[in-house]
Amino acid sequence: MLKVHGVHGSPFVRKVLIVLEMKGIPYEIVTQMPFTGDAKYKALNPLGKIPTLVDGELTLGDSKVICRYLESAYPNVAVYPAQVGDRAMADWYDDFASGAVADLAAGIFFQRYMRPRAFKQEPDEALISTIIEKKLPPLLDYLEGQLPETGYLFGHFTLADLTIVSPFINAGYAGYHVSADTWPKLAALIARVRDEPAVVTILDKEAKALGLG
Ligand SMILES: N[C@@H](CCC(=O)N[C@@H](CS)C(=O)NCC(=O)O)C(=O)O
Repeated sequence: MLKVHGVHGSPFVRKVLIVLEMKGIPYEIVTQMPFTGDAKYKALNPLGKIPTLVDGELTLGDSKVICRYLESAYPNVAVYPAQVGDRAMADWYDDFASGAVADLAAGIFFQRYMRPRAFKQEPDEALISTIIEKKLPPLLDYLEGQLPETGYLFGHFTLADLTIVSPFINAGYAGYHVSADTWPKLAALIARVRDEPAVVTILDKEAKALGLG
């Protein structure tokens, strides 16, 4: 059976689990915490980051690469748009959201949620304020300009919508919510994606794993 090395709660692992859920592919999670420096895991993925996917002979790191592979290998349910240009845009949104946006939004989560629990350190609230007040707004303005008034970026729910929303689920755990007054389309997309059946399923498992009741 296909294996996902990682843990619930990572915005990148979450993307992969939701894609697997949408496609109805059976999988098992091999628990791998991030930031452990685990040498055995580094033999699978020398970057030491989660997730890593193992499908038979194939071992792949990086959520973008993994989701792309799953779409090609298991095309039964499409999680990317059909048009070439739209697929390229979906890749760009994935790169943008899993990169710059996730660094900031999940950075809030890292500071307020992970640091106290995993590292017994206080959150750096000055850094969090800089993220919320200065660094994140221009990126959110860009996303707001890209999003439709209703529905999804490419007609049906795709990885593009999921990848944009995933880091904000983590920021939400740390008490940051995208303002519906300032970024109404993005706030609405986050709510819409959270209501998708595959997302509900994975977020339920995640809530149990993180002890969020
Ligand atoms: N570009 C990677 C990022 C993965 C990533 O940064 N995962 C975090 C956990 S959420 C991690 O493993 N960090 C450990 C580290 O950076 O050493 C992806 O999309 O999969």
